[in-house]
Amino acid sequence: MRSSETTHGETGAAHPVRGLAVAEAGLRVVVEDPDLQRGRDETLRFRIVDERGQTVRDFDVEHERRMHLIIARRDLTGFQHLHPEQGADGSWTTRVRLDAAGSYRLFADFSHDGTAETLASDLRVDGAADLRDVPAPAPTAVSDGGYDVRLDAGAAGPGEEADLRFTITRDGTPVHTEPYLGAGGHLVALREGDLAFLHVHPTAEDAVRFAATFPTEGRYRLFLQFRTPDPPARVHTVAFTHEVR
Ligand SMILES: [Cu+2]
Repeated sequence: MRSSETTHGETGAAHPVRGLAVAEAGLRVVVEDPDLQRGRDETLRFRIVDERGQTVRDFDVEHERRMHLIIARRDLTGFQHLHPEQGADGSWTTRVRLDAAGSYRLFADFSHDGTAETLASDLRVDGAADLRDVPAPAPTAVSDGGYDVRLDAGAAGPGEEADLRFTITRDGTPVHTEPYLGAGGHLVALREGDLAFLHVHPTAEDAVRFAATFPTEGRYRLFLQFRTPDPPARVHTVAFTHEVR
């Protein structure tokens, strides 16, 4: 999510794992009403507050936006990437529709005072959740809109920087993608189980390529978004299970 490294408090080093806590660096995300109705267009409102409970109003532009909102169900289905709008009172709102019941994780990803933060909170959608197993690791997947996507992830182990390269084709022909959010694409990596949100950054403007350091062994779900020009230009999403060992 970041294009440059940041330091985090006591460690003094880039912290690859984020989004495990509601509060980070004295900031918290407060969701106004985390209970949503299934299959309904709802308005989601949240604020970022500081230690004194004051609403934070100033955010840096990061990846062309001042606030990125990621939502995924606990079983890593139902991924959404939204760009909320900020009101005069500093709160953020977006329309959201969640079609399946269950517990969801919300990640507010932003930069404040030059430091990238990812704060997490939970949403609940009424009804019995039909939780699914995370799909087995595979190097290819099909996006919405029917693009074939291949992931070459190399063999980086825990704590090593992985070079994640994606190739997008349709009917065997390479697809030319357009820049999206100032890079070749946008990638979110979530760890199976605790839904830790990984620091990933694009390494090319003209290729769909990213660097990520997976901190532990285990499975991660990678959500790649890319834009194609086929009029009208559209953003597509494709998900991969990546196993680190
Ligand atoms: Cu975004």
